[in-house]
Amino acid sequence: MRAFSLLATLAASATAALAATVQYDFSVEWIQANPDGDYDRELIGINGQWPPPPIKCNIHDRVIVNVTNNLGNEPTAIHFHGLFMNGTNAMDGPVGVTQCPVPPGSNIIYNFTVEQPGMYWYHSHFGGQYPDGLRAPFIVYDKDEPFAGQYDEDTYLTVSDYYHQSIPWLTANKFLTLINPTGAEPIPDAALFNDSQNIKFNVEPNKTYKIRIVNVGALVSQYIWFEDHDFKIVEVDGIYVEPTDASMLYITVAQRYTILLTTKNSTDQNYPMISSFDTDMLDKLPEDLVWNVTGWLTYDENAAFPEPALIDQYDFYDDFNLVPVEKELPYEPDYSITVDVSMQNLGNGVNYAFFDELSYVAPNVPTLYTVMSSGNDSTDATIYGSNTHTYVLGYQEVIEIVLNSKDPGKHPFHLHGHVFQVIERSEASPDDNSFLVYDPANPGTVNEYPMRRDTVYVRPNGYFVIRFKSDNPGVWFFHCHIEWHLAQGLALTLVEAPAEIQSKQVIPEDHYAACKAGGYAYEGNAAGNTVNLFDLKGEKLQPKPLPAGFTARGIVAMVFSCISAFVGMGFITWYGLSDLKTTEREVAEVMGESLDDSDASK
Ligand SMILES: [Cu+2]
Repeated sequence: MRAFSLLATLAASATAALAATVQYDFSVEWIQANPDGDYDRELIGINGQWPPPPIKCNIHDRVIVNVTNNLGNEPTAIHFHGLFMNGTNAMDGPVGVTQCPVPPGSNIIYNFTVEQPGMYWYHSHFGGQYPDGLRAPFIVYDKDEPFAGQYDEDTYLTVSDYYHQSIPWLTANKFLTLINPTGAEPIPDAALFNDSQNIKFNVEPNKTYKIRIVNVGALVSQYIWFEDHDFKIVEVDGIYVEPTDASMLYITVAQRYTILLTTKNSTDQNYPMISSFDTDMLDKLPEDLVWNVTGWLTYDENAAFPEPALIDQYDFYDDFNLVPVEKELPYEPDYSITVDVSMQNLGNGVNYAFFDELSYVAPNVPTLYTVMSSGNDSTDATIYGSNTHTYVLGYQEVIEIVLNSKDPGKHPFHLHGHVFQVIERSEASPDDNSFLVYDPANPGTVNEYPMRRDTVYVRPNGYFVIRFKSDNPGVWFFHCHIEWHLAQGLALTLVEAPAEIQSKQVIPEDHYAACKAGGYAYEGNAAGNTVNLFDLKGEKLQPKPLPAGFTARGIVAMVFSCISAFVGMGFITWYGLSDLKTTEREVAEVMGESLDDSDASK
């Protein structure tokens, strides 16, 4: 026993001695780029480059990311997707949850240690900003990985959907607007591999490649395969899994898969590698949309680069059946949260997304900052506001989230600060008008050692059940990772062990300075009230409900009859945003809703 503890001490100090500090200085800037070769636009890059550079470190390292916002016209913030930020909740990044927006000209430092191995990514968590380019891999090397020595090269591959127009423009003009009452998501213009197309992935024969794959897109899941090459899945979302044979992946936005792929022993041919949109997730398929992106496992530059073969069906590996290397039986829940997902129109005619009756609206004061300035009242969810949909969680409990979707879309949900066990995930409901609802009295098959990850999707009108341990005090966002749906409010807030946060964590001065520079409130309740934490006057709220009897279809009819009335009367010419605003106002007035009120509450 004595010898063991001595060894353990030696091992711990050796680890500490090896841990390094890795610093990145990031100037966030607009950069001219054209990744699909079809359209020049400005994208958000770093230090004069787009795509932004990957962050790389070893497990146990301290990482310092010093971010200066040189965009000039937009705030920003960076989230480190999948990292637990244990003890450093303020470094997590989501605006309104753990920090203020970093205004143009300001600076913020993210400083944290990394205790998880594998593939992650970092991305903007301000508004819908990351699909404008601010996203890249975050790679954590681990010399003790279970498949160490079983590969020759360690590399990565990003896949992404891609838009030609900026996200703020699309949001205002095409998405969160009266002329889109069904909430149809803007259709991407292209698919990208490593932020490019037609990439040549150079390989040598008879070698094994570790390929860390991440979907950094905004909306669509992708099917990924390498012609005539099977592979082994060895890690998902930072969790090592028993090596599992597969020939195709289905990867939602924000998910990661690390695979081992062994090359053939001859070099006479190159092989297409394909990433293909899950087109079920698109409202329509424009004729000119190319929803595949092709690259090639390139054995020989001088050999042919064949077109991909057509396939009959997408035969992908179902991640539900992956088995973590570190085995844990299903946790028994202490506290269960059940939420229903739906998409509905509110009184301003715009389509929003809901957990139950709430569409998330960010508070005036970031929720973590409310925790830090509320003393003993921090355990009362009321102070975090009416529209942040906050649950206060106890410390060291097992939390269960039951999510029943009453929406015919697929939604990839992400929990910050944790991985969770995926206890159950239903198939899609057989038809659009009925829902599968989880029945705890009649559970389905639960795997002996449930898969753990940080992002999981629910199938159309189906459900999932996830469980995690509340062992990481912090304010953690749970949300759909489709950026459009987050903009529609598909999010809720978990305030985990607030007394522990208060006693053990600090918000650094430079984070407060960003709030002050932008004129953002940084203390008190969700409304910014520091005197009476239960007075929420002035808090941000979702728009009022639609008057009874209105439907999305009715709004479409109303909008177009208003448009034709205006055009017919010759009062205005129908072009551009200003006229659209006029129409919105007219329609809103007919519906008895003041747009000014609802704008103020957005
Ligand atoms: Cu969604």
